[in-house]
Amino acid sequence: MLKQHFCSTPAKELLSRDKTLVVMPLTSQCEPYGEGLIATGLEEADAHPVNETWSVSETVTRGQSGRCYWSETNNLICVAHWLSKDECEQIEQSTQFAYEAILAVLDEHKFPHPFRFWNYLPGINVGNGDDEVYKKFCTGRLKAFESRGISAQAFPAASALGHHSDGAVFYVFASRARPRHFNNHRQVNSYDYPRQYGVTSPSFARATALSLNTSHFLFISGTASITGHQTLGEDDIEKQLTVTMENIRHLLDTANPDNRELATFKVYIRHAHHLAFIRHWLTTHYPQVEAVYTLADICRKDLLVEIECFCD
Ligand code: 3EB
Repeated sequence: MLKQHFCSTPAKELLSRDKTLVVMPLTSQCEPYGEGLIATGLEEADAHPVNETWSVSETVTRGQSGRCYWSETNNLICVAHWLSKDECEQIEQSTQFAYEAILAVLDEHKFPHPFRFWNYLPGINVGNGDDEVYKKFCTGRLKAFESRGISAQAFPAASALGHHSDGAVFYVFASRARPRHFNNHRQVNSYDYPRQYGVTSPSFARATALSLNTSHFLFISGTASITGHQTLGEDDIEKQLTVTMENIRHLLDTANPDNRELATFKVYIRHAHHLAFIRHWLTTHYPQVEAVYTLADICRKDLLVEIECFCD
């Protein structure tokens, strides 16, 4: 069993429940707060106190190895690594070292298959052209994957967003069972993006399916208004939302071996003034899907919204 929820129950209370794997408070801090808590620097779009929680049916063990904080069961591990404000000044190298440290912990704990990464960093759109923070992050991430022998076919689902705080965090879910990674035929594979998007292409799958015992899950990466490799609907939130949901629908139809259904949306919104429109649109079209709305910078300057999904 693996479940994701968004609720206002205090983080301490959520953590005290024995089936809680990790809690991600939506707060402006982005730093370690202790085992089981992952503060990301991302804020809820209405400044409501919301905690993201992942719960399991197995016993949870937690610990710290060097700068990595981990929570694990017998079939799943979550590992988080933060960067300080100063380390973010050297984002390429700091990303590489943090990723290498995370991947080493996965090996030590015998969870060789990362299946879902989240990356939250400050000033993601700062810098021009190849000097943009997101692009340097991509280079550091790819160097780490390469140094640990992880090739494009094994790149997991991911999200990479900017927050407005100091410090960065990378966290991953990994398994003993082998996940299945999928691309989206409507989009160029992330690792095949042409040169105009950076020296190094991003390294992620569009969706990753995982089976644990008899349960099946689908993790859909942060998804935006991109077809081929191009952004569609510049300055048009309705168009971007429509294309984003078409991309997600396509993944549900073609990258979903166990026919999972949408359970949750984590919605990243660049401009607070789009919140009401996006929330209304999604609750109208997907009333059964639990959603959280966060303010975040998206890794391409022309993207206004990005949505990730958990399906069970
Ligand atoms: C895109 O499709 C939009 O670099 O890990 C989405 C999900 C995006 C993950 C990442 C980037 C990442 O290219 C951006």
